[in-house]
Amino acid sequence: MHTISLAIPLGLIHALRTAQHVAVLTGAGVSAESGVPTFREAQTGLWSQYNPEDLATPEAFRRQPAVVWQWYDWRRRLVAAAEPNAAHRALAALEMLVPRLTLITQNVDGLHQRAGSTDVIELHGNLQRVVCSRDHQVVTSWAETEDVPPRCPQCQALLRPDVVWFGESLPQRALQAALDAARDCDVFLSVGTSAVVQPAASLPYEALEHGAITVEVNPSATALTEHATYVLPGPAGQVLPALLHAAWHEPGIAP
Ligand code: BV8
Repeated sequence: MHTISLAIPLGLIHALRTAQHVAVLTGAGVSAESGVPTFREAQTGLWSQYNPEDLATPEAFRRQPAVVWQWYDWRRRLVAAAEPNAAHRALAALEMLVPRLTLITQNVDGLHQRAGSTDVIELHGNLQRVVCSRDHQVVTSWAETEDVPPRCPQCQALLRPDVVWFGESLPQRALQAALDAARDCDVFLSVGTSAVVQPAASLPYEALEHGAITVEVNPSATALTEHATYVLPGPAGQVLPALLHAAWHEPGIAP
């Protein structure tokens, strides 16, 4: 792996060291170095013929529930075989370095929690959880039959992943907590997201409007890039450890 030589601006180091509240929004890019394909990367194998945005919808589930269920099953197995990477670990370490950290994720892979982050705000749910498609109650076990998707043991409705599909509303408490954090924080990090999907994509702008320093960590430019206070171009698995090292000489997280 080529370590990037990244000059961390002194103003950013000072802002991080003096911040009372840091908020972080992560997207699929933070899991890329764990081998989990980003949401808009070309899907592999059987799934290469599908556009994720077409599958992650209630209409797709109504039309072809088995295909949608099997897509999530494939992703569940892929995520189960993945390990958190240095970006996830750096964000878990950041919790101990600032007075208050709010970690908000669009990801549904649960890798932040596996890296040790606590109190993660999951805006789009978590594909490891399964719910009844009728009452959205979590279901932890069901009879394995030929049914794909399997059926709810209580009411026989189809089971579905506990994720927010396009056209569905985000969990209100999670969204409100994320908005509150964006409006209260001193520093807002946007890490590994194309900053397209709403309402998550509005969070960095809420932070900017409330006077926060906004930092983008992404190897590519996004719609946020021109608005961010600082842009750290590069993979999160290298940039975040370098950022923590520069700001806190964090032992054990070498750049
Ligand atoms: C809603 C769960 C009310 C499922 C997901 C306002 C304007 C326009 C449209 C809308 C709007 N309000 C609502 C909408 C519609 C829609 C929307 O935003 N559409 C988009 C396409 C324009 N939003 C909704 O429907 C939301 N619901 O608002 O309800 C409502 C209802 C009806 C009508 C109106 C309003 C629900 C959105 C949630 C959808 N569910 N996930 C699943 O995962 O299967 S979203 C999905 O996209 C994933 O969660 C993913 O995380 C998320 C965002 O994508 P990214 O994370 O950014 O991933 P992406 O692949 O795009 O980018 C990866 C980035 O990483 C890239 O920039 C890349 O450069 C970078 N990268 C790569 N490697 C690295 C890296 N970065 C760092 N390090 C690396 N190594």
